[in-house]
Amino acid sequence: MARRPAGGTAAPSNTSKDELLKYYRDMLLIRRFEEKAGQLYGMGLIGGFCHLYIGQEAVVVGLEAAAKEGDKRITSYRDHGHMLACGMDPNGVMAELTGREGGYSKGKGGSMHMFSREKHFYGGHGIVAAQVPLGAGLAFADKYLGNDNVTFTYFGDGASNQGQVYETYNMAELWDLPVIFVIENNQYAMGTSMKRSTKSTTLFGRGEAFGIPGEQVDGMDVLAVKAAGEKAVAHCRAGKGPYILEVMTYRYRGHSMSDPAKYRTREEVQKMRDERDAIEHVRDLILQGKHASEDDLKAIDKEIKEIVNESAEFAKESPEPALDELWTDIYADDLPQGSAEEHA
Ligand SMILES: Cc1ncc(C[n+]2csc(CCOP(=O)(O)OP(=O)(O)O)c2C)c(N)n1
Ligand SMILES: [Mg+2]
Repeated sequence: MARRPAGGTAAPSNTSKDELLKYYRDMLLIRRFEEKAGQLYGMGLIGGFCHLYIGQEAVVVGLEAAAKEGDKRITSYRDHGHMLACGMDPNGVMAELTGREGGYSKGKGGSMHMFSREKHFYGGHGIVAAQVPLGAGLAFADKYLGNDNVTFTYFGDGASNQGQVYETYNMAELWDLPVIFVIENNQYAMGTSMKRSTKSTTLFGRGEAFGIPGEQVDGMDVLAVKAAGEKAVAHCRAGKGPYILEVMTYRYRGHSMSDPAKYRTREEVQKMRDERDAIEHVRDLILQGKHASEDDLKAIDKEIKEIVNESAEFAKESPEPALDELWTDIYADDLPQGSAEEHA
């Protein structure tokens, strides 16, 4: 089947060679990392839940391209791509997936529970939509501190039917919080398609009732996502309050590692892979613009494979956490300013 012509919705002529190569590299890292995680899961090296992001890479890579140092991000359980895109170390992520000491949560959190203060990544949340009010809280902190940071708060189409999302919209708009609500609309919530769960399908439009502007974006086109991200970021940084981006995307793999896949046809998945794949799209732009040769791209592929293989080796060699780790990281050692203890 013919792939869509390279070009997408954003003008590729505005995009430099270095940018295109960066997006290619960043999306490929996520895809290869996740493929490796899938293999390790199959080998029994990853326990618990594992939700792969394969197919959705352009969403997070496009939005990270619109972010600056200090901006925050928070997401659901489908979180490995977000971590890699904001610069977290693949070794630490893979070691956490395999429950090892070298992982971001010392092997005690697993796939859905990783954080990085350094990269302003606030998880990794297993309760559907629970991260949405938390994201508004992060944005509230930045507004209170008077800086111009924004918070990217990611959630799914399924999550967008939860009540707490709308309570959050109301408060975020009321207080002009610098938060971008990113709805990753991959058209399914576990085995339930949007068609079966939701009558009004323009999810971005639901902000209108609260006075929040929003738009729908092609999430298989990294340049379109970046352009929309820049617009949303400018709105937030200017103090105009929240913004909603509904990013239309697709996950190629199951909801999690155990998914009977009875709710959609193989042909549907294959059609997306063949015609809309975001990595192939950037690859076409690079080759058509003569920014790099097939051999240059092969060299990048090899480099990425090495990073991913090294992360798997690191994970396998890292020991399991010692038993006394059971008693650490339960309560905070340092209480935040203004806490109960200070006022006792
Ligand atoms: C409050 C709550 N209800 C139900 C679940 C079970 N559950 C986990 S993921 C999921 C589907 C969410 O779909 P969506 O928001 O579209 O995100 P996606 O998995 O597509 O990324 C459900 C119902 C949960 N984890 N938390
Ligand atoms: Mg979904």
